[in-house]
Amino acid sequence: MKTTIDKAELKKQIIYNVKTLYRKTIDEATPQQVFQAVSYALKDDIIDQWIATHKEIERTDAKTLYYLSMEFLMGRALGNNILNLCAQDEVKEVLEELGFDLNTIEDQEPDPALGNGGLGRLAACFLDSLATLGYPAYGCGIRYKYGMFAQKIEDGYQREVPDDWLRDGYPFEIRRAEYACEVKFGGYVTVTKDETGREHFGQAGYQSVRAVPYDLPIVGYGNNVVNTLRIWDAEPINTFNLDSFDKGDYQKAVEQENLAKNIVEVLYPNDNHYAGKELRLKQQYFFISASLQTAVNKYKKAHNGDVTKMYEKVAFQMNDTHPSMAVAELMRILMDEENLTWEAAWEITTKCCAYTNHTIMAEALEKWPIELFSRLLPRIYGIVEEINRRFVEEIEATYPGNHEKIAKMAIIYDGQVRMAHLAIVGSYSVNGVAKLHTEILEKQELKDFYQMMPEKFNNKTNGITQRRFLLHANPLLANWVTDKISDAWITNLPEISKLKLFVDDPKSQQEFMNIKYQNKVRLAKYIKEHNGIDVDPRSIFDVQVKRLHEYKRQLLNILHVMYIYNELKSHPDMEYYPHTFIFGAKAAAGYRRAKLTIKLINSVADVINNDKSINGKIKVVFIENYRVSNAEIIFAAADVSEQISTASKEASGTGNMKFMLNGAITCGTLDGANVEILEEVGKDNAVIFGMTADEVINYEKNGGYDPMQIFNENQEIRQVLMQLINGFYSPQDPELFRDIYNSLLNTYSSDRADTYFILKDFMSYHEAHMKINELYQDQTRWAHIVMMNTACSGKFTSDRTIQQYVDEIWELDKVTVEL
Ligand code: NBX
Repeated sequence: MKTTIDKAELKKQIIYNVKTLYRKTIDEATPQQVFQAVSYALKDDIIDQWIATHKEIERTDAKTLYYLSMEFLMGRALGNNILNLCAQDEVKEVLEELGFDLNTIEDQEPDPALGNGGLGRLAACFLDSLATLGYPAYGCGIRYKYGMFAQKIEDGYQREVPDDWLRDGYPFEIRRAEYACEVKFGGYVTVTKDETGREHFGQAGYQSVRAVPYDLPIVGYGNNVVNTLRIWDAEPINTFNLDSFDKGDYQKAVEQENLAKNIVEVLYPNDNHYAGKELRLKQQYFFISASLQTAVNKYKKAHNGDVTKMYEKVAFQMNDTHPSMAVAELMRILMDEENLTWEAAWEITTKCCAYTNHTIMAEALEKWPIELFSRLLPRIYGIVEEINRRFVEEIEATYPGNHEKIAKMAIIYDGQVRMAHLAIVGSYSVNGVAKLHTEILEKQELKDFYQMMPEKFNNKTNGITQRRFLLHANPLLANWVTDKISDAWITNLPEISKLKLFVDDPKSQQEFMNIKYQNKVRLAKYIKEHNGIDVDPRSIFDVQVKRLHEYKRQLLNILHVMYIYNELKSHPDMEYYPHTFIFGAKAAAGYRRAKLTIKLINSVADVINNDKSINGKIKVVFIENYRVSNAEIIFAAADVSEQISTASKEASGTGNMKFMLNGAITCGTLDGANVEILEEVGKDNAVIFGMTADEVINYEKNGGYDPMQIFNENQEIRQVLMQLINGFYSPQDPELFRDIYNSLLNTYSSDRADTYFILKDFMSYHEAHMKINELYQDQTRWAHIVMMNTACSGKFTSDRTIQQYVDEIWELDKVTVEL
């Protein structure tokens, strides 16, 4: 692919930027200053493509997607932009000529972490694919002043440090003050009647903030297409006259200023957990109102102010229920601002909005108390009430006399607004994120909705972008793949199946394994630098990196490490290939048991890593501050991918796909997209264990199972559990891990014990590990397996996912951009 970047021009620009930004010559500049200068220089080229893309979208009046999401976990942009501009060699050479190393410069960029985990990262992968496939799209989100906290590990405990990603200024963003708009909170609803007797609603006595957009370019791969991630900042509305000594005015001005300051201050660090915080509700409405106002205005400008056919040119995708106010806000804009009737507004809304569900976990479901919702958003609440009233009428018409249906399906019920129900009723499409997950939605969680409106439901199995997670993350393997089969895989991942020709070729196997080894050396160096631990790159790198959550069962993994350690201690000659168990995970700041699990992992690491008697057969490493940038190094180096959630709980997972692409074997349950990974790679090339989703759901319906029985019957498991409470890993405080012990056996509370079936799956997990231990020792067999994983990963590109969204939900128009 040819680049538009000219080396001489770029060099000149970098030197110029260093001069004008910092009053320095290039040889005086710090790496951070060079990072800024290079980024501004590239942004210059990107902006030409950006303008051209928008001209083309306007010229062709192409249908546009608005991907509404509270989270975009972008990761660093510089390296990605260089790759997508196909300017890797040019930039690298220019920097070298100026005396700088590209990797060092890339490392200067903060990791924009405006997301928690899978849901936020999925949004980022989708933006990359949309631009690369040439589909017009905006990501719409919030410009949090502080993103996902940075994690420090101190004495084995997690400490959260604010993520001040904007401290040095972020070179890729552009403030677009001309698109600022007002967002209103609180006050009361006003009603006036016009001469025809029709009611018109408005708001009075409210507080408001000014929403100001910042645009970030999303560069498509080698196609001159640049889309936009638009993130909203809040500023105080300036209606306040300092000369005025009116007390009421003064009070109000201060309140509005605080509202603006607080609203975008920080990303809530919970994943898969609903906390019901008022500020969170404000954040949701803030970015939704601003995004929809601009979308409607933009559409109107291009269509003579007539919104009645907006659904032909606009789609709003709601990333989980967090943006589901979009349904009511769009109704408000269409009725209150555009003067449409309810019926006309409803037709447009339900033809524009679509909803993606990412979880079935009850504790993640958003249900806002009516009191809070109606106080903060009185007009929106009124609209939700009316949507609910009409929907309940429909339920009654469909199921006469069935009050249970109403109780189960109403949007407003039991003093709460159920956001998932609002999203489903207001959308023309409802999708899950993996085959199994969508089936569970249809048959269990959303069964009533599926029965009443089956045509809305569909599946879109998640995907990841191979451009970041192979091309950028693993240059050695990326080049090797390109040498073998051409670079077509970069924009057409299924091409990678051509590697199947090489999976039994001894020379190719050796090359592949050698690349894996070099990537393990790279990670070992990172671990040495960051953890001070020596790990052997010849050992099996067994990796679990993801958010810390009980359902993801990091606890199963570490308890099993304890189990193996005990075995090694009592049978020193046991056949066991050296393993390095690598963990990386942030716990939500208020999630006590998750934080205690981090402490447990670190405590186990301390004991095992310092025990000379096991000859280094096990090492345990907890990588601090797991995030997109170090994830890229970690995936490339993994031999084994731990995907061990309790079956039915992980909607899809996307880390599983990143490991597979980089040539690791999955050790996993039949959950989420693991099921489809297994289908693609075949049962000889993955190791599956544990209960099925159906079994889990059945146990749950019947009140669980009795972990005590396993405790009593299995001496080795019992030993591991006793080590949680006898001070084996916490001699200073033997009671430290009591809560974890109790959660598994629940000796004295009335809650169910071991809700995530850790003990139930334990021995099956152990067998899976023994199988992996055996497979690894046959290096030919192993090479075949891991190469098959890379070769069969074609389905899991987000390009495929996006194409399915386009074909089956959004019906976007493609644009081509010539410069
Ligand atoms: O979304 C995740 C699921 O757990 C994964 O299985 C799935 O692969 C991924 C993408 O579809 N969900 C997730 O990351 N949720 C959140 O981060 C989240 C954040 C805030 C919140 C609720 C959920 N209030």
